[in-house]
Amino acid sequence: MSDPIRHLQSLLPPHNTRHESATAYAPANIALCKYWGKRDSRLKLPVTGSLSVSLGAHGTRMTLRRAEADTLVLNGEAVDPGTATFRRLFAFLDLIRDPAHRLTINSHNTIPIAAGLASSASAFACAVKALEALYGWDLPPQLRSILARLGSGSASRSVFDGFVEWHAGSAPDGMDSFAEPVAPVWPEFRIGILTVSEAPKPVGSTEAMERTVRTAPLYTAWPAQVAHDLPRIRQAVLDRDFETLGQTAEHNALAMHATMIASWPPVIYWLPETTDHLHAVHRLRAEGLPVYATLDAGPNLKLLYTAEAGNDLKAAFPQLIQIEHTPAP
Ligand code: 2P0
Repeated sequence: MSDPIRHLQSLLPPHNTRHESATAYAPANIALCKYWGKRDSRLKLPVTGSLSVSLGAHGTRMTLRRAEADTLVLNGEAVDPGTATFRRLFAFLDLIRDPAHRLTINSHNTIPIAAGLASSASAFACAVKALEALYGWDLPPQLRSILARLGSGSASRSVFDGFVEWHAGSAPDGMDSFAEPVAPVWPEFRIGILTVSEAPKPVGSTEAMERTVRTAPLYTAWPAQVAHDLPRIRQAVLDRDFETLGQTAEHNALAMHATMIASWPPVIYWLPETTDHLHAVHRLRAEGLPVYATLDAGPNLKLLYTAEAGNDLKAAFPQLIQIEHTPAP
């Protein structure tokens, strides 16, 4: 097998120099069936498939400009070239851009800072779209998703709006590991963010995932959990069956956290308020309010509900940030 990254590069059109600058946008996404664990860390190939909902107007807007030297401005602040953020983003651009081109990047997150959702997913998906615009390309959507995946696994899903499934694939070169839209937006579907902490994570998600796969005996149960949950969530999205969707998504997120807690050294993202909020969600559900929770690699909760529960949830959680997932104009 030739090197899979060289093969991908051979599929790219010529680097056209017509444009001096280009701007693109990509939404963040929240997984309803989580991606947790890689079978190939260089190509970011996942152990299982996953399914997410993109967050519409909440994501990353990025402008690329041809320049004499590489520079990065993130939310209005210059980023030092020695930082991991700078190096990771430019190492990714090096996979796709003309090696002779230097770029000035101006990147802006349109996600409320307090939501703690500023993720690599929207940034890498946006970087691919911005390079495409700069070089005047119109890549096939599957190739766009595969390229974004090389930046961050979850970025493979952020190249699409609405509900999106990332197929695990089985090919060693990853050419069958890409995301595809499952369904457009569900106008009544809501995501609510309950922020517990905005502090940086004690363990990054890439490291936490790797540690779980390597050390958690419970991880062997994870592929079976996803094999059960993913088709149920896909069907629930297609049927707009909120109860099945919410139950399955919450179970999936808690099972993912169980694998992290069972790793060594343990990865425990939860803070006391995480459990308090989770218990409050369960109390509200026992009282008849259809609301479910999901959590990613951090202590903050994302509530899943439909528009009619919005007022009751605002009353129960005044700090709730309600996120719509209709696409950005
Ligand atoms: C997800 N997460 O499906 C899962 C659930 C966090 C918990 O994808 O190593 O930043 O760059 O592929 O995509 C976060 O991991 O990790 C993530 P890499 P990524 O959304």
